[in-house]
Amino acid sequence: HHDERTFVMAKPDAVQRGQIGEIVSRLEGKGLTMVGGKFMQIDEELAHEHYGEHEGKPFFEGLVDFITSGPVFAMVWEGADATRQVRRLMGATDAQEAQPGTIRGDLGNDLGHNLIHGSDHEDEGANEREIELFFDESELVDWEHDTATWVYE
Ligand code: DAT
Ligand code: MG
Repeated sequence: HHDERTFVMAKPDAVQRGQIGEIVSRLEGKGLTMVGGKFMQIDEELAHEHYGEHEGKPFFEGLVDFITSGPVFAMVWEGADATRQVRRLMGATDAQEAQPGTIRGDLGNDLGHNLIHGSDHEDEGANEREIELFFDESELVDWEHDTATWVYE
């Protein structure tokens, strides 16, 4: 369906390196629609909730430190198959291994500092859970690009 929503975030490294625009641009270019956006600082509690699935892993504390180390740009994007499409644009988790042409492959060079978060398309309902964690329904805008009929058949 055209109306799937997914959670995306430009991480602190992307914000510090001035790559918010580049990330937004790539998602716009794909024909996805931004329906929410919030420049914010993640606190310890939100970091633990957001990355709860990784609690107990050796990299967890470093991950929490990193994601709270500076502001992020949290977003909700909408489109057909949006969760999986964003993951395709992001590339592999380890930016050193991510394919050129992907956001991580083109802009990153590290496993932890990999610029962008996107909901896991293999984790059923992760997109909706993460959207709810970061956004109030009233912060999301229901709208359509006038060009949508040229993106989708
Ligand atoms: P993704 O961000 O691609 O969904 P993930 O959910 O497995 O990847 O992990 C969340 C973040 O944690 C990831 O973006 C970078 C970091 N991370 C994952 N595995 C790691 C590891 N083995 N060592 C250090 N950091 C890791
Ligand atoms: Mg993940």
